[in-house]
Amino acid sequence: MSPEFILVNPQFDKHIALIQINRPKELNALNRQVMLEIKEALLQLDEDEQVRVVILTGGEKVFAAGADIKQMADATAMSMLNIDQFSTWDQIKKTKKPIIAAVSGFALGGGCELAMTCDMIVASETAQFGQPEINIGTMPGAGGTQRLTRAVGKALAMELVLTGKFISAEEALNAGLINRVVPVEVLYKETLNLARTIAAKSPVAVRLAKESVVKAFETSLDEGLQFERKNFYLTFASEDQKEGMAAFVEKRKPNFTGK
Ligand code: DAK
Repeated sequence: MSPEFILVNPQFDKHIALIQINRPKELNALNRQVMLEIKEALLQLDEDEQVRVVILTGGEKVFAAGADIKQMADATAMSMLNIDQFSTWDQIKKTKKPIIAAVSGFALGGGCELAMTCDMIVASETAQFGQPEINIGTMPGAGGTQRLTRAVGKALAMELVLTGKFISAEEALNAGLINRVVPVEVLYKETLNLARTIAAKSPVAVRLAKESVVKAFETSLDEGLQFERKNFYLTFASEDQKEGMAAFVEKRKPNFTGK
């Protein structure tokens, strides 16, 4: 069945797929269906051998204004526990291929959390980031207190989470939340440039390197170093490592196949 609230293009560019959240009237509010569709799309793109990098966007006007407040308003702790939306959100984190969020306009609450769950964030000058859940009597529930704090530190995270204020793309860049800020007209071009650079590398090495960086947020330094070491050894089991090093020695461009 084709998705209702997202657009998926597995061949947006060579080896690059695009997922676009498409609920513009509701400012791309992330209802359960949107999140399920993103999960399904990511599962399929992860299996697709042609795809090496995924770009996730909401379009030029808005990334996502958060979880759907209208859908959430009557929820109870038990209904949320039973629906277990976290398994859907967790799939984003489990995706093996790198995901780059291309953010323009509002990235608020769950929208900011969704962008932070991706591996990199390219933002347009119109982007605004925030965790305004405090304004509606709740708090971040999909990683906002944890990922934001790790990215920008306690002072700014505490201020955003407790006051609900938004920060601009420029502030987000200075705080270390995002990778770059570009004019809105070139958001896709710049995101694509970044994606193409990564897509030209060995998919095996990219996957193992991504896994290792993600691990740094979840473990002690010692365990992280052990994990990195094993993934490093594993790259030497790939044809791509042989190809990459042979190409260097022969002074030519490598042709990585993901084997
Ligand atoms: N949910 C539902 N509808 C929303 C929405 C949202 N988050 N944000 C905007 N809309 C709807 C508005 O109701 C309005 O609909 P109509 O009245 O036209 O029917 C339409 O989008 C346009 O919005 P506005 O008229 O408000 O537009 P403005 O430009 O005046 O203002 C705004 C834009 C983004 C400042 C404002 O709409 C706003 O403050 N929106 C809410 C932002 C917010 O509070 N976000 C955090 C929501 S809580 C979880 C995972 C994640 C979460 C929770 C659980 N689990 C895994 C269990 C996350 C929670 C959240 O994100």
